[in-house]
Amino acid sequence: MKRAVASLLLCLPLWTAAQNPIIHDQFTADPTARVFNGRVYLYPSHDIPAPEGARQNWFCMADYHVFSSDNLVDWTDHGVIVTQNKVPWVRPDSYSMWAPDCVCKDGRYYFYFPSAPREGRGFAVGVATADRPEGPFVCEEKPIEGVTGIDPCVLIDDDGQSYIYWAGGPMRGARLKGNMKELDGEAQMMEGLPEGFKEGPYAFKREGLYYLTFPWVRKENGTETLAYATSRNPLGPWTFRGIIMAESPVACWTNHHSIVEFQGQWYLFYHHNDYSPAFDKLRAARIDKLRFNADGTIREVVPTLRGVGVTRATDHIEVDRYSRLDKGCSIAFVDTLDTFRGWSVRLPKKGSSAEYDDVDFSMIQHGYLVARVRADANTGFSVRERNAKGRVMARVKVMCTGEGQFRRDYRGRWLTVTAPLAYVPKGVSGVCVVCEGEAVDVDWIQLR
Ligand code: FUB
Repeated sequence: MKRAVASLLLCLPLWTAAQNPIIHDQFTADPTARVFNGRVYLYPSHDIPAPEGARQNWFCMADYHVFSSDNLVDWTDHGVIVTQNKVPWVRPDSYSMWAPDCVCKDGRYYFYFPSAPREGRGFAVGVATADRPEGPFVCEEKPIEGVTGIDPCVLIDDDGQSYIYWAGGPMRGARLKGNMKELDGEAQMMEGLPEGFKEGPYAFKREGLYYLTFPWVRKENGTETLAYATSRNPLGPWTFRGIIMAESPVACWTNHHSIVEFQGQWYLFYHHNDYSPAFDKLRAARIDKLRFNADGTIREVVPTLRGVGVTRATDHIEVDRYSRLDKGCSIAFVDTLDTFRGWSVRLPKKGSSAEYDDVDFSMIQHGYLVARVRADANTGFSVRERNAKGRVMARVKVMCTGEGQFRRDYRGRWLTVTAPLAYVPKGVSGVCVVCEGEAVDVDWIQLR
């Protein structure tokens, strides 16, 4: 029996997330997403706080994990696939495992990653190969000759010809040989791109048009936008088309992204320093939908906290990752010493509300609601369908003080409270939490 339970646990996703950021237990930067065999595989770099001996106040990465999902909501962490001190050509303890990519050619998976080489300065780019997207990956002895730089990206064209692009200095590209491990000819500068710092090339092809997308600093002393150019040829020259995402409102210096189509919808994977507001080299991967205009241009993506995917009502609905928030409401870390515990939303006064879209109510069985909340005075909130005027699903009392024999004092402490469900929407709908009294903080709600 014990063994059966253990193997069941192993089959479950190691982490569930439907909101931004999408991975909740570690930093994940430079998210390259690829669709293999009907699943999305996410190959981010793995920011860590710099240990003693590593360069401080800078990017610090020792290894790569791969994650996968079949619905963009439940992500499985397959663990470490490549680690710095096991790569023959990487300088030990250089903590420079920067933005990677992975592609599949003829049933083999090629993982490209930059790092600091044992010999020489700067960055080189190496390849590791596997039979499966989650590995095990075997690293080549030497980096790719002729590629000095960072942020490799590989495009496999419809005719099977592969191209590699990279940054670190002017953006360059080259044909790859059929073995996917050597350049086939000289590297070329990518012509036609705008002036200003650029890195993180991500190339893809859609309806016969090649897209070269990249983080770009457009303003002096500015942070990175995501921008793009198009061409009828895989190596350009390119025509600059504009911005995919504007600069971070809180000055996270980098952004880095990938763009994939999954089940008929295009998605932008990018990163932001959600879990580390004071230090922007500890980043977290996010996803938002991306849309094309009829002429092939890309509509600007406005980053959201809600992200993508449908949240099961029986999971924690993190209303602080709201779709819409009333003025005056605010978001704060639940525990500033452990930011991976996430956020809560403060509903400051009667009537203030937070909406959260795309919740699946079809699996409710027991007819009650659980919520993690905190208040400084006895209060309450309602949970409604879609918005503050929506049908009431539950009215939740938050009693943090009591009198007489019920005397207690839970003011300012997190409480788990329950309430019966008066109404459950059918299928997928939205929820809204509405303050019905004094201020209340809501960490999450869950329906059972
Ligand atoms: O993650 C390290 C570097 O920061 C990446 O290689 C760049 O694209 C930027 O995101």
